[in-house]
Amino acid sequence: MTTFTELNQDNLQHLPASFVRPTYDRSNIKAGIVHIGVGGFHRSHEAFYTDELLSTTDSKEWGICGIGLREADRRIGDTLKQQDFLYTLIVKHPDGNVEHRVIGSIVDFLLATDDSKAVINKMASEDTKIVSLTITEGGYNFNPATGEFDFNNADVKHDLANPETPKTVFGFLTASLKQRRDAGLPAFTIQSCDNIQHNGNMTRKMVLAFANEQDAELAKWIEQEVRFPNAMVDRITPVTTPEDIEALAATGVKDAWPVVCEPFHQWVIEDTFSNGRPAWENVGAQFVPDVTPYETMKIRLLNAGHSVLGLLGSIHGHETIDSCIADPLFATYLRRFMDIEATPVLAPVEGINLDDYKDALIERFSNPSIKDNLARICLESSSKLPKFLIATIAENLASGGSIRHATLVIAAWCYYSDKGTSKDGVALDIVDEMKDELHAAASKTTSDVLSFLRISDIFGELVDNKTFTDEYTRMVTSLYANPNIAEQMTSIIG
Ligand code: CS2
Repeated sequence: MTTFTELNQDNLQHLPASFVRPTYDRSNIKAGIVHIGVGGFHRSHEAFYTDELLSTTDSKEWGICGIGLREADRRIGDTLKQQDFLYTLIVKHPDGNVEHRVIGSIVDFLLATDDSKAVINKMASEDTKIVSLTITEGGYNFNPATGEFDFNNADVKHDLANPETPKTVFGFLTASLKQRRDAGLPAFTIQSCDNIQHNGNMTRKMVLAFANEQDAELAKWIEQEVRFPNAMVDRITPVTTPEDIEALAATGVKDAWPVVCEPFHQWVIEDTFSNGRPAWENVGAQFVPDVTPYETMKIRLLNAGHSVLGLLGSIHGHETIDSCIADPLFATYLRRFMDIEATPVLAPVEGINLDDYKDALIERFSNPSIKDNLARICLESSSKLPKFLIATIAENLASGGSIRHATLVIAAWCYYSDKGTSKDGVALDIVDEMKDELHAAASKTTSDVLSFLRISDIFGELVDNKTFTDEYTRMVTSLYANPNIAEQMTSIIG
């Protein structure tokens, strides 16, 4: 009978010798960082960098307290609590080599639906210097086409009416900042770790829009005191599967929710903080005065590249990113999209050769150990594509550049939203806040070919651009007549 070592603080010493584990004293670490949205990406990225920092330097004030705002976050909170907030990062190399690293930087977790006051107090506590966020692209509550804050959101309305018992991230940020101001404490930094162009500026705009509606005086204080650094974040982190948990158990370690990731990781941050910051530069993060070119490069090449493969691949019947790259047609299509459409509208990035960057991306995507499911990539496409892909189309339309590779992806997204299946009729798992609206518009395509493009929250005024609509009409008509996406892709790359 196999005996397991349950992952917890006492058992750290009993883990297999190959496991890297915290050697620092976790009992006296303060949570200088409060993090909202403890998903896989936070655990493979910020928590990893911070663990490395705690391991290599004396930085006791920079532990992390995780926060879950929704009932759905209960599971991660309970799992972490049961394991003394420890978890295993399973780093999978392309050659099949696997590293196990137990991360110790998370030292607490609070669930807002259990006790919203406790969350506000935590964020308002003197020890908290940074509130960081991974709340997904959709979590910032802006209209993708206009970029303005959406006051129609029911939870936002609730928070404006009930500032002391908020539900949204905006309500928690303002309630805790108000408490700090009233107590004479300095503001914390609000640090976005999501894939949004100018994520700091965007967060600032949304927080100020909300705060202004709630309390104009407070909004003024936030405007003056809170820093919102922009940052580019990067580490491919697929969804943990039951097989990953079993493979870990086969080493003798029982961890209910490990995180899987690639070896590559990157974090480029603007050095503007309200109340101090960890020396993340000592563990590989890069601090720069302006992160814009890095962010754009990453979003328009990596994230857009993922979406290109995700939507086309789902219709074709591929399941993962690496299986797309192993298919020469998909690999060629991706490279053409990057070279012909995404790159010409990118500004040069200091110190980075874009050809090398793209080569490295394709190599990362091809990692056969990272089974990054296309369902994860296509998740919430309505909040991703406006920034990842539609922005590139709009800029190419303005400059007279090529749009055909990206336009086929929009046509494919219409087909995908309409049919909800691969070309062979296999059902796809579509998760999108706008799923019903996307489906309703897409399903009218045969009678009104531009119906999908009329979702103005996503496409803005693109439906009025004849160059685009001509190209789109041709592609969507052809795709509906022949959903063999490989043939459609071949006709584009010639
Ligand atoms: C992906 C990202 O969700 C997506 O569409 O492109 O999660 C991607 O894997 C990360 O940004 C990598 O850093």
